[in-house]
Amino acid sequence: MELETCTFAYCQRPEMIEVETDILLIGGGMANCGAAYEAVRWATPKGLKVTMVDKAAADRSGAVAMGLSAINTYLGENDPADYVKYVRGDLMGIIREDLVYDCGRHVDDSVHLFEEWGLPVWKRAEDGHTLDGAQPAKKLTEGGKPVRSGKWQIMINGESYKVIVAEAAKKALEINRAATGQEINLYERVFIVKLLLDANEPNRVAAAVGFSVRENKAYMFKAKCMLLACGGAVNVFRPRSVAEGQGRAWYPVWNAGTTYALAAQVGAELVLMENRFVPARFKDGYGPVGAWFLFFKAKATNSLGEDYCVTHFESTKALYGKYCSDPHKLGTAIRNHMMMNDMKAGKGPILMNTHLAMAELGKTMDAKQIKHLEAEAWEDFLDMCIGQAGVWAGNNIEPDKAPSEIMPTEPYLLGSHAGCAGIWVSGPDDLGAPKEWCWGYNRMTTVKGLFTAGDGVGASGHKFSSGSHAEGRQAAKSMVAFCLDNASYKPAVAKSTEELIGELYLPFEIFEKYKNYSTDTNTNPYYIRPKMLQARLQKIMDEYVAGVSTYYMTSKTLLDAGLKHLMLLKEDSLRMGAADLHELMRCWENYHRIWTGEAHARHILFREDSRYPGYYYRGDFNLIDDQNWKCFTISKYNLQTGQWEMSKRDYVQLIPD
Ligand code: SFD
Ligand code: AMP
Repeated sequence: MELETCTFAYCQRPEMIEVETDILLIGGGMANCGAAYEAVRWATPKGLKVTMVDKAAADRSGAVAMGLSAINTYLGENDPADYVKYVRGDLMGIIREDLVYDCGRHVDDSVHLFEEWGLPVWKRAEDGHTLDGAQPAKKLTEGGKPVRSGKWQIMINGESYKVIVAEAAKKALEINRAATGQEINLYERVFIVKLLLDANEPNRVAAAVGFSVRENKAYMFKAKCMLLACGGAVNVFRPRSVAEGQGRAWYPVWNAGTTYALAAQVGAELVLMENRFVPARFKDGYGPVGAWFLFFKAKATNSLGEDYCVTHFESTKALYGKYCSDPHKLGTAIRNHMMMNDMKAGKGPILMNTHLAMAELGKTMDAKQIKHLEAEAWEDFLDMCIGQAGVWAGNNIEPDKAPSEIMPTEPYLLGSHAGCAGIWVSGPDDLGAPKEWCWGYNRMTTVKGLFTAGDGVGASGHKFSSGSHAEGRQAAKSMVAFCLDNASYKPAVAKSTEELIGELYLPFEIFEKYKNYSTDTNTNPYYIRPKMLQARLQKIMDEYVAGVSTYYMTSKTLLDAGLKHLMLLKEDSLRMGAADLHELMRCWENYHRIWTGEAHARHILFREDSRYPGYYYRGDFNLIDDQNWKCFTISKYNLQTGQWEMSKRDYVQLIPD
């Protein structure tokens, strides 16, 4: 079929708005809110412009949209070196210890800011009781003791967490806007589709282009440097939920792998993209389990009442025991592995015994304290996963009286939670890391001027919300330095505006041109609408790239077949059709998902061991092979040849055991 181009013969041409800035923040999530706050402090006195662009509204965009009930990384009395050991153990021995240490030594400052900005943090009273955020207590910086759910996690009243963090970012942007004479420097509901390299200098980023999801406007942002932090990738795999339930997932459905796709497309190196996160979650509602396990001390058992973390402990430890961050506990992936053993043996459903945990805690409490405990337990979900309450109501479950099912979910690609897929970046230069880990500005990718943070940075998981904010701040400081060192740089773009808006709007043109060729606009020989495209992608990823339908199992033969299907899908994506602006966004989101899924499949194919049992398995290499594979896997899309180049890079241990 002939290649289509958009000449605006069938759809309306958008207005193209050009914005010139120094620092461009792509995404308005935790990392970029941190970046905005920090960049503005240093950039404004130097007259540098800071601009943020978010596909949604920063107040409720990204993973923290609904709120959270815990901050999962707060070091407090702990040593950053111990944090590195914990993360290393949980991520099966291969992390960038420089980046993780750097996060550990800075993260608390972000948490202290959150509290100063109004985030209620639970405190431990003198007598050991819990004071939730509504009760007066000393701040963390005044010596207040947080309520720890685990060694690294603290409890918050976090339903407005994102609003609070975004408010500080927006205030900072406002200060910069006024000082540098910009008309607007926060663009909300603008979806970034692609990055452009500089016309005169290879491997240097110059601009980002996108479109408004509400108005007929396209945008080109030219910048000296940019922080690409559009979160992780959700809905790349066929989810467990079906039909309208597909809108419910654990991680945010609106983060579509833009971070990884855009970086790969301009030739940035990716690292450990085979890694993924398969969280154990309350079935159907996706309610997180951490607070239940760690704070309420609940136990999960199979249908025979056996605790799979006890019955499978010795045999699993014999296989993977090297990777225990704690001698008595196996890491996140391995806990999944033990659960799946029972599920495969037909011993499901797996039950989280919420009722037993509450009864146990209630033994030493009076009626009033029990009511408080219940409020704490329900708050855990109302803060960050309201849908779970809907599932309970719909299924007549009272969690203080009956257990709830838990389940391993579909895979998610991310770099900030209990996973470490992402982009290879330069790290701090004061921690004794090898030269090739710190060749440039902290958190800059291998493309000049392109930085990342949060879910974008690979090989350094367990940052969570607080660490992502702190990492955005670190990146922002380096970006200010980068701008000052590159003061005379003027971004130059090779493509014409006409060509660029034609590319962005092509799915519109195709739809309008062909929509009358069939009686059902969903079924047409000339285009594929985003819903269909997504279903095809999810089916391929699920069946060939270790999704839920194969119990997370794949192999070389399956991956080869899957990649063949993916390449056909990529070809067909040139004929995406969009009926309106919302669908136009859906089209490009799915395009980003295809790129991310491809990187994931290529990395799994390259790594010939099963490094992350419980997240995925290769049937043909079903063991951890430290001799050959205790290393970083790196991919780079070669822009000249259109081929992915795969390589290994040495892992180096910086913090002794
Ligand atoms: O319970 C474009 N997270 C948890 N962190 C914690 O500290 N405690 C918890 O309790 C956590 N848990 C949890 C968490 C997340 C979710 C969804 C649930 C539960 C249900 C993790 C953190 O939220 C996560 O680590 C950080 O938010 C990551 O930060 P960042 O900045 O990397 O991603 P983001 O916040 O999602 O922001 C992404 C932004 O990009 C925008 N965007 N903008 C323009 N153009 C495009 N093409 C774009 N694509 C995306 C988004 O709108 C957003 O602004 S628990 O499970 O452990
Ligand atoms: P989750 O709610 O599953 O995202 O977990 C929140 C935090 O608690 C993360 O830091 C997890 O690694 C940790 N966590 C969850 N469950 C357990 C467990 N059973 N043992 C130890 N840590 C856990």
